[in-house]
Amino acid sequence: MDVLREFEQHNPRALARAISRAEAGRGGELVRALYAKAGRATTVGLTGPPGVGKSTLASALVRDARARGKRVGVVSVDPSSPFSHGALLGDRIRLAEHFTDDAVFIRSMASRGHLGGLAGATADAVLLMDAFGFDLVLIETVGVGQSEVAIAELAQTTIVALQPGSGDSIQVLKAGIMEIADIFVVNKADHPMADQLRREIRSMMEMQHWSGWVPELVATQALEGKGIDELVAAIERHALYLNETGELERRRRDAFTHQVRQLALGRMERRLDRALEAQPRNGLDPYEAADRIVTELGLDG
Ligand SMILES: Nc1nc2c(ncn2[C@@H]2O[C@H](COP(=O)(O)OP(=O)(O)OP(=O)(O)O)[C@@H](O)[C@H]2O)c(=O)[nH]1
Ligand SMILES: [Mg+2]
Repeated sequence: MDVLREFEQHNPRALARAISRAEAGRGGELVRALYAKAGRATTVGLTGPPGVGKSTLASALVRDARARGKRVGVVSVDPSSPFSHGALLGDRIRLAEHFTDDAVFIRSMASRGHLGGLAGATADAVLLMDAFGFDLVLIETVGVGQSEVAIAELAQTTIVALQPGSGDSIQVLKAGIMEIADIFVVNKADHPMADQLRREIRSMMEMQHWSGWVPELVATQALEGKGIDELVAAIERHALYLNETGELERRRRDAFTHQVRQLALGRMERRLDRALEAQPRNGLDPYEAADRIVTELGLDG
């Protein structure tokens, strides 16, 4: 396999091609070959509503990591966009300063034609970046819906970024995002409503019962690079917590099980659809039809 050989020779174009295969739902062979090489990278998810400053934050985190000599991969995922290029122009501008840095690899992904689902393709992309040798992999996702939650869960540490004065902060917190945040970032801290948003998040947090890690709250001005040291320190504290409590292993196991489940489910669904198409089983009652098809496919028991 050419891509694999070039990948192992550290050719970034081979990484790009490998991710394209994953996007087309054909990443299986490469993931199999490279799986044993993955598991070293620190993975950090960055999620939040459009325009909150995720890409600017990602860029600041990349700058920080580069200053420490770390190699960084960035995956920008936009589940609402059918295009993986162009639509993420904002990301490209925000991250442009890193384009000529060989130790930084930036990739955009969107929802178009992902056979195994966008979350699955993203999981493959993260694994491929990890196996390629990046120390840090950042996963940026827009929005606050279910697919974004699934994508955020690929990361060891999930940062939820919110912006002052947007009015959607409470909506965001209600939408199940509270549960996935390891760190809250109030970006655009230069905004007059920033303190109010911090208070809102604090009081939302007080209403929750926490066991284990309690999310940290960090204020940043990503454009100016302010608060980035504090954010990096919070990420490091969370990493330490994950390691010391065994939570990292638990998260990895859960993510693994989840991915196996999704892959197996996808294959079973395709078999089921083929069987139903071949023989619609009209005339039976739906329960009887389901019983028979499950038995025929050897899935009962
Ligand atoms: N005032 C202020 N503006 C900021 C700050 N950080 C980012 N911005 C601006 O906010 C806008 C959106 O920033 P992005 O980084 O593209 O936000 P994003 O969340 O990645 O946006 P999408 O990927 O489109 O969802 C840009 O115009 C940034 O320059 C900040 O700390 N203060
Ligand atoms: Mg962005």
